[in-house]
Amino acid sequence: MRKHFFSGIQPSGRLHIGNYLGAIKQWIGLQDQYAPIFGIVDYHAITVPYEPGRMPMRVLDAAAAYLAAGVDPEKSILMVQSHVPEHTELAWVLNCLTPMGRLSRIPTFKDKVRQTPGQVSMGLFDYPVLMAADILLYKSEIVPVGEDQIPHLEFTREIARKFNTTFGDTFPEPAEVLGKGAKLLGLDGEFKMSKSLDNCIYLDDTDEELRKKIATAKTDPARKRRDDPGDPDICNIFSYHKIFSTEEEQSRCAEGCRTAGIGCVECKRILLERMIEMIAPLREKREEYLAEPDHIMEVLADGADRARAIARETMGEVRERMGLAPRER
Ligand code: AQP
Repeated sequence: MRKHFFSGIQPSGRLHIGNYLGAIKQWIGLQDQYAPIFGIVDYHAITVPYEPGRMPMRVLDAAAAYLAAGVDPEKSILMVQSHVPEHTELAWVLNCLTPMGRLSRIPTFKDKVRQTPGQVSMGLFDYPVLMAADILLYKSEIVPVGEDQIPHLEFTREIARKFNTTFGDTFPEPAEVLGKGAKLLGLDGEFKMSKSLDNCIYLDDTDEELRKKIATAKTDPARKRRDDPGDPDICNIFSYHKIFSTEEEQSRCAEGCRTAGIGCVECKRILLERMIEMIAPLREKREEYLAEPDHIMEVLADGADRARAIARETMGEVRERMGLAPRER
């Protein structure tokens, strides 16, 4: 039987190529070997201020992006986190095993506090515990994620270990699976590509939007004129080439940059072509799915039922190990 694993994305804004490379692209290749659960993690998205009116569309949009990328509802489960209450139920259990000091040291929490000072909710503080619950509920042994999630995976392993030693062997200790582009920088060339920083190439950007973004994106700051040689190793555009372009194009751009044989305009033109090749078909398919929102809702409802059946089984085991009174009559 194929094993389950869980991986998800927050419906906290338009999905970007960091989400695609860090998570979605890896998911597709794992669907034959595993029976994965791909979540739209809306309970995570409400840990920071958000607009309720936009949430339903964001959920639909994320589902359409998953389907367009190749998530197959026959092989995988596509679901909304808040449709399966066992996620928050297990999070409560794990909360009771989590020292507060451990959570306050998690770097992603410290970053968010810096980004949104004065708006730190208990939910934001507790984010890693809910994420551990998402993963452990399905007894995931692997989790495809971007590099930014490594501290959360470390915490998940710790909490799994603690549960197992306290109440008996129940959860595997999941390993992160990192793909090519696991740490994609934003167009600013400084911070990770992130919805909340709006430094993104979005999966629904039009060709014209892509052209404008690439044309104005930063390159090696020391290369001021066409004839100046540059350093591809510190050029953000070249970091994108390493992901999107062929090996031959990468060597041509790197060599051309170092010798001033190729200008930034030409280097960006090559990159743009490759990016459009990847993004345009995803955008078009996503639009086709969005034209049939009822179909998406059916897929999500079916996904919630199937995920719940697995989640209830795990929670039954958890309750029994913990000595909580049986619920079933
Ligand atoms: N820049 C990135 N490079 C590689 N992978 C990335 N991921 C996110 N940004 C990059 C991966 O996408 C998955 C889902 O991320 P998320 O939406 O749950 O949360 P996030 O990491 O916090 O993404 P954002 O865009 O930065 O969202 P906001 O701004 O709302 O916090 C994860 O596997 C993540 O690693």
